[in-house]
Amino acid sequence: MVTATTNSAVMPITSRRQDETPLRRRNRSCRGYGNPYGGCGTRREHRVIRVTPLAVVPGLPQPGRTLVVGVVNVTPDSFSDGGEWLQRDAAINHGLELLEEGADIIDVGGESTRPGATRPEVSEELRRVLPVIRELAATGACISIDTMRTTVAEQAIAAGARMVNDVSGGKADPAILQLVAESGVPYVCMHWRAHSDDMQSKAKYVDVVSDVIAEMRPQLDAADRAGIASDKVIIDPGFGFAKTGEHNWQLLSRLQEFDVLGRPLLVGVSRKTFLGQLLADADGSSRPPKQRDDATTALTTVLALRRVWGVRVHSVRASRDAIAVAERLLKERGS
Ligand code: PMM
Repeated sequence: MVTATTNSAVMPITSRRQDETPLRRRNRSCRGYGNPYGGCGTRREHRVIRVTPLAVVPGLPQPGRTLVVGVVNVTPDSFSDGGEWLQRDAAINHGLELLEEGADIIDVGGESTRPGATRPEVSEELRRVLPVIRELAATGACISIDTMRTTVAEQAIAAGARMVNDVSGGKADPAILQLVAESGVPYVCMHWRAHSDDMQSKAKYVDVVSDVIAEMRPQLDAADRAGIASDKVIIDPGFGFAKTGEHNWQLLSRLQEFDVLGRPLLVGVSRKTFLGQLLADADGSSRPPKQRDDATTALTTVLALRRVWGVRVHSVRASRDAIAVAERLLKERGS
């Protein structure tokens, strides 16, 4: 059970009276930021009250708005930008550009997780990411390592990474949890069912939102048992990972249900296939990844109005602008 002091947490309505405040009363009357449209939402929204608007993760930037995590894929085969930043200098320059555009964190990855992808050798993953992390971290920027491997996480932290983004949430290589606990860095725990070569065959749910939440509980328990401080664990529903487009939309439309896990939420929808499908041509051909940025930005606005902790995006400036718009509206609304 989360408590009133937990950031971005929720509390059951049954325990709300003892510390009622005007803000909470307003949220209870369902006009708060929990529902960006300002009206009454689902029955579940009636049962929860947000305690604080934005989560704070020790050791990471705290800009007082939704954070922007900029993506640097040092891979030949990522769906969104495969091959563009494979060369060391290109990747470093791209990271610097994203910082210039306003990224709060740069997420450096050396393994593509596109559906059907085969895994690189550990040595190759290390060769791709370490020089990029070293160089970007030397500027003082906050760097995250996007990896499922303990060895890679360990060497990335030694090279200056300050967060581990594990898309398998500790399931691919459980020793990573111990490493993260010992290092004391924040950890992104994503919902995950299988490696990319097999994940879409596992995109079957009774109710995707409830199932993902239920499957994340043991992942969070494992992180807890390994000794990772609970305020350093960020959750991510894993859009596109063993999920169809329909699943992704359901997750997005019911994101508030993840509040029950009492953790900051990171959302990675940037350029993903379900946006290409939404924006398909009349002949049914999917919009190419780089032409999905406007739709990604539209989602960033929605997510910033909900005050999710962070968005993981390729086009940083557009998302920063969207967040600025959302924040201004929230300020006007008095949130
Ligand atoms: N998606 C990708 C890679 N890493 N990490 C997190 N936490 N969440 C995501 O949704 C996520 C991720 C795949 O997208 P990319 O190829 O554009 O990086």
